[in-house]
Amino acid sequence: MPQLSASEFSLVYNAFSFTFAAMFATFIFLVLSRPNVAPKYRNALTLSALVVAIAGYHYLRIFESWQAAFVVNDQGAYVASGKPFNDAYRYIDWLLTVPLLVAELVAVMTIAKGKGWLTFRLATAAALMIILGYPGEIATTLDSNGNPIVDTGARALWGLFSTVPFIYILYELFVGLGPAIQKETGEVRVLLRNIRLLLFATWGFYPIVYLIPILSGGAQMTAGVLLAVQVGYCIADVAAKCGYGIMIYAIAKAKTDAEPEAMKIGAAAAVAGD
Ligand SMILES: *C/C=C(C)/C=C/C=C(C)/C=C/C1=C(C)CCCC1(C)C
Repeated sequence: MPQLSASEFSLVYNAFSFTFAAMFATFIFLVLSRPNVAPKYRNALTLSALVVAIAGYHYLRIFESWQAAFVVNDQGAYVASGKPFNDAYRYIDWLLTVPLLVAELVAVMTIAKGKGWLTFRLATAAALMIILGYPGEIATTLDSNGNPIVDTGARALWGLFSTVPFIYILYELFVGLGPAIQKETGEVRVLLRNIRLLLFATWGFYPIVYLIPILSGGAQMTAGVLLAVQVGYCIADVAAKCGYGIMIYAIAKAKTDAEPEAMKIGAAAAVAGD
């Protein structure tokens, strides 16, 4: 761990705190908003609420780990405490949330048949992408002085493997789902196109962050790189989980408004105690 100034330490500390608050608030919003959409879209909101709940929990753990990883020295600088900063929480979080994020999107779409199979393919690819990225993320080697440094070769190789399912997901979203989005009209079509772009822009951010240690020559993490990676992932997670979850709600609401009978079926079922 590089040495940090008080303001550098606080920047990451506050970023984790903000991200936890965003996940928590989105969770409450999604749970309270469930009755506003037709029953057939409620699963999408449930999946969305699960994503932010899982991510919120992991942010709490990352937050604790960040606090424990540093101690303040006599000069007021933050130096490594000896306890490792546990970044593996992120990958465990992604392994659970990334398949749920693709499932949310399929759940809110009108696809005549094969929804389950499509969800399975996308969720499997999403999980594979994360599993294949992890060995590269933690790959280290020793420099000529025997100090651990980033193993750029292994990082690049696993990153490449991980990119294969990533490209498959993008292919399904932009080519495979095209006809289903084309069938929608008005606001729903615009929202579906926008959420696809949001997914592309936010998910594309993760492999770029992954590349930073390779591009910086595989040296040890500097304070600048550490801060960029941590704050960068926080911003990406808020957009890819909270922003995305609220857009899923907007799509479900727009679809509900476009087909009022769907809501009535739900109301009748609720009255009947179903
Ligand atoms: C909420 C968390 C999300 C949406 C995480 C998404 C993560 C990715 C899209 C990660 C992709 C990666 C590659 C495509 C190659 C390099 C390794 C990864 C795992 C960073």
